[in-house]
Order: sequence, then structure tokens, then C-alpha cells
Amino acid sequence: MSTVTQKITDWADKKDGSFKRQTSTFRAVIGPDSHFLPEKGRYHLYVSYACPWAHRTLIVRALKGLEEYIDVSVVHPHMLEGGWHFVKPSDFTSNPAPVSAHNFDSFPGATSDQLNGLHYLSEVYYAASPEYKARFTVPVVWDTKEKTIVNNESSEIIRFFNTGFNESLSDKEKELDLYPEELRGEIDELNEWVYNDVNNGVYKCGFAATQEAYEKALVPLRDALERLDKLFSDGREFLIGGRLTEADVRLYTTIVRYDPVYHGHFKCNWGSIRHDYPHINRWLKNLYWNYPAFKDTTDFDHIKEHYYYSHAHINPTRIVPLGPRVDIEPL
Ligand SMILES: N[C@@H](CCC(=O)N[C@@H](CS)C(=O)NCC(=O)O)C(=O)O
Repeated sequence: MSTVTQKITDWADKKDGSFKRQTSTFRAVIGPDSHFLPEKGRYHLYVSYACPWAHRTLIVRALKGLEEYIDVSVVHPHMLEGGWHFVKPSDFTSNPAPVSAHNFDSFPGATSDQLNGLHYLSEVYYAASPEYKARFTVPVVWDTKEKTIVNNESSEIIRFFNTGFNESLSDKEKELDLYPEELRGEIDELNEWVYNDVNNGVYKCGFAATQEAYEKALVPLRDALERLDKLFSDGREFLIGGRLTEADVRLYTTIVRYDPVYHGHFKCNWGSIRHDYPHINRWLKNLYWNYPAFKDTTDFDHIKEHYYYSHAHINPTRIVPLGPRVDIEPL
């Protein structure tokens, strides 16, 4: 088994320098009618606190009270040669990995691989599929029974976290439905443009390899933020239907990273959330300060350290900026 070196710039299209995100490989679901049954302690979630896609799964896990059902391992924020890695457990069970750009030192909040004591996330992927050829991304849901990956696509993981374990949950947790039948049309429609222009839009700006690709990505991002600010200008607390839905979760993980990281590191600087989009800012602050599932899963140290340190082609000095003065403004 070898650890493969992958560069972020490998995601850029060779012809026009635009950023292309890969399609996730493992797409099964957990649920009472699935091959993967919702059993307590059976599944393990691998995440990075830095990653907006993994962050979605942590928020839904907390909102649905699934902490007792699904344990978590958190990778170190530095994603260097060899990809995501864990911190040193008391003793590694896997052989010392061949690529050693780091020494597996600790970082507050990062963990070892709680399940298998592995060095790299890539080893989790190879354990599920020795022939795996794509990128080693978080989040990953691992099944301890069949020793395989159930799913590595956040948009699907949050859907089965939303309903898959309902039979065992308390009434309050069961009743929380982040993808209610009557709002699905509206949620899907909003998710689509928010994904393209905002969630992935910031990456298209940041990982653009040409001036043209960058400018082509910034314009729709700017327009989408203006559209969202207008939407929130009626004072609504949530995006759709007057209730918390997955649309809020999916938008939050990008917006909370915007001022600390995307504005500077990814050059998404047409405006900042706090100074230029007052209504988005109000919605953001409400979720962060009033909902522990959002605040407690948001770790600004991991977020800033990851982006500024890991993308050496964008920030070769690896200096992590001290600002903005506050990560998120008070209510
Ligand atoms: N479609 C995936 C995307 C996940 C993703 O791209 N995660 C990034 C971190 S933000 C990653 O792990 N990248 C590793 C790499 O590029 O090698 C999802 O939404 O779950």
C-alpha cells in the first residue's frame, strides 16, 4: 500500500485553468431498509474541522443527537504530502507511512484514528478498496461491521443522518426533519445555485489557475451573495419555510469561513460578510450564537490553519493571518 501524493492544483482543468470537483465514489446509505442498518456504535465518521463539506455532517450529527451513535475521528488541519493525516496515538498500528512531511504531532481538537490507529486517511480508503484511484476526501462514513466505506458524499450523508436513525431517537430528535417533504422542491432548487455559486464557487475562485477562470468564478459568487442578502432582508431566521432545513446547514459552512479564509486566501474579496452583506451576517450570527450544533462544531483554528498552511501554491510563506479581529461578530 502506498500513500499517493496529490496536489490541489491537479483539480484544475488543463485547458482553461478552472477548478473541477471530483464525483464521490462511495454512495450507499444507512437506514432501516438498507443493507447498512442503523445500529448504535457501528459507524465511524472521519472529518476535518476545517472542511466545509465535513462540517455539514458534524452539524447534522449534533442536531439529530447522533453523538452517542456515531463516533468521530478528526484529522490534523495540515493537508500536505500524503493527504489528510491523524495525530500520533500512543502507538500506531499501521506501518510507518512512507511520506513524512510532518511528524504527526498533536493539534488541539485533532485526534488519532480512533478506530484503527492509522496514519493517513488514504489508508482508510485503501482498506475499503485497494484499487481506489480518486482523492482521499473527508467526510467518510466507515462501517466497522463490514469494514468498508458506506459513503463519502456529504450531501447524502446529511440526508441519511436526518432520517436513518429515527426509530431509535427521542421524539424531539425524530421530529426534527431537515428535508421535509413539502419543502423539498424549494430546498433542491436553492441548493443547486448555492452549491454552484457559493459552496463550490469560493473554491472555483481560490483554485482558479488563470485570471480568466478566477474572474469567471467571482462574478456568480458576488451575484449569489447579493441574492441571498436580499432574501434575508425580510428578517427571516431561516432560508426556507420558516424553519431550519439542510439548506441553512449547507450555506452556513461556507459563510462562516468567508471572512476568516475565503475573503483573503481565496480572493473572494468583492465584499466581506460583516461589512457588505448585513442580512446574511444577521442570519449567520443567529445560527452561530443561538444554536450549539453550529457553534460547537465550528473551529476557527482548524479552519484558518488548514487553508493558509496547506495550500502552498496559493500561500507559499504558509503564514496564517491573525485577523479578522473577531472570527464572528457578537449578536
Ligand atoms: N463531494 C465531497 C467533497 C469533499 C471534499 O472535497 N473534501 C476536501 C476537504 S474540504 C478534501 O478532503 N480534500 C482532500 C484532497 O483534495 O485531497 C463532499 O461533499 O463530501
